[in-house]
Amino acid sequence: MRVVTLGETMALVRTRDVGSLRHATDLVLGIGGAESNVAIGLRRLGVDVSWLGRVGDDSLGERVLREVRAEGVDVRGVVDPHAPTALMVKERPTPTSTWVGYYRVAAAGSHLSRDDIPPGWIEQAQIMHVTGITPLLSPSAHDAVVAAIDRAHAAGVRVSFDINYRSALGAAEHAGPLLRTLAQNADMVFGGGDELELLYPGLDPLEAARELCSGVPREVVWKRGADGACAVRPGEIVEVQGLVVDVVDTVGAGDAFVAGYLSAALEGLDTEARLRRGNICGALACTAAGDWESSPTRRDLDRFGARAADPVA
Ligand code: KDG
Repeated sequence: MRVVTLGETMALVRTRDVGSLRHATDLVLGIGGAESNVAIGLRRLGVDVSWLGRVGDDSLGERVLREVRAEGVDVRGVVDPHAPTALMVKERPTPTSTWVGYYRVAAAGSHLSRDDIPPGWIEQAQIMHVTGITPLLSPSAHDAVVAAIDRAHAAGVRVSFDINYRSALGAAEHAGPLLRTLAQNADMVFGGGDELELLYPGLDPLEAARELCSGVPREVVWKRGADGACAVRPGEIVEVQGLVVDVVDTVGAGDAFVAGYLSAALEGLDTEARLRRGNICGALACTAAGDWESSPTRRDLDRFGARAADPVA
C-alpha cells in the first residue's frame, strides 16, 4: 500500500430533501469518515490505499466495511463487540446550509487503540495520513495516533496530518495545543484558515503556516475552499485560485482535496500541480450530496480538465 490511514467511519443518515428532520420522511443511509473519505478519494485516483478503523458488531458496521471495501480500499476493520457503530446525521435546513450532528460518544471508533495497528502495516507505506478528529475521540484513540506517527517516523514513512478540528469533539483551549503538537510531528499539514489560527492563536493563517514550517522541511497547505489553496514551505509560498462549481454539499470537500494533493505528490508533481489537483478534487466533491460520493476518478479529472476554462477566483 502506498498510503495508509486510520480513523472512525460512521454510518451517515441524511435527508433527501431540504427541510428539517422534524418533518423529513425520506432519508438516505450512507457512510462518512474523514480518513476513509481520503482513502476512497485516493483509490479513485489509482493509489493503493488501506484504511483501518473500529466499527460495532452491527449492520451499520457491516455497511461501513462493505462500502469502503467496495471502493477498492484495503480495509482493516476491527469489529468491536462492546460498542456500536457511530452515527452522523446531516440535515439541510435551507438549500445552502447543512447541519451535521454526531451520535458517536463511546462508539466503537473511539475505542481505537495502538494495539489495533498491525505490525508492518504502517512501515510498508510511503505516506501515513491521520486527522485531528481521531485524537479528540478518546485518550486511547489519541494514543493510537501518536503511536502511528512514531512508527511512521521510525520507518521513514511520510506523515500527512489534516487538522480537521471538530468543535463538537473538544473545546478550542484543549484541542488547539493538542493538534499543534501533532501538526509539529507531521511532514505535510492541511488545514483551513480557522484551523491554522487555532494552532497559533493571534497569528493569521499565513503567519501560522509559516510558523509551523519555520526551520523544518515541512509542507503546510492552507485549504481556502472556493478561494483556492496555498502551500507554504520554508522560503516558498505557492498559491492557486479557486474554481467555480455548482455547490450542493461542501462536507468532505477538504478530504477530496487532500486525496488529490497526496496523489499528485506520490506522482512527483510539483507544488502548483498538487494544489491544482487538490482544488479540482475539492470542487468536484461539492457537486453532489454525500461526503465522498462525488470525489472524482481519473476519468472525472480528465473530463473536468477538458471542459474547464482557466480557474476563476
Ligand atoms: O470531512 C468530512 C467528515 O467531517 C465526515 O465525513 C465525517 O469524519 C467525519 C467527522 O468526524 O466529521
